[in-house]
Amino acid sequence: MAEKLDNSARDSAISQLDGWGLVEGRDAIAKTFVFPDFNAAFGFMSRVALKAEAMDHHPEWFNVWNKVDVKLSTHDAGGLTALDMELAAFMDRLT
Ligand code: H2B
Repeated sequence: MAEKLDNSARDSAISQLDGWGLVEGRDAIAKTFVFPDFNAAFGFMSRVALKAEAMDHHPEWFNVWNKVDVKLSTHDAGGLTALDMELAAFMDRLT
């Protein structure tokens, strides 16, 4: 199972991402992605869904039209792991 990142590993991993921040009150990261329209937002979600299945690591997310609010955390580990950072970096590369 993926190991929880300690605070310094977590902070250094977040600093290498684009626009992700810690969620208050839990060991998770969040980012809001904004697209030109629903088609682009849903295309992004579809590509992420395929990656998430391949990783067996899934986002918490909420979509309204052109916006996708994403939270990442590793439920099995009770906090952030390298899997969250890998999925976040994948999402950044798509945009
Ligand atoms: N996604 C996330 N974000 N955290 C997990 O701990 C997790 C997951 N565990 N996707 C996987 C699925 C697990 O529930 C299955 C049984 O492998």
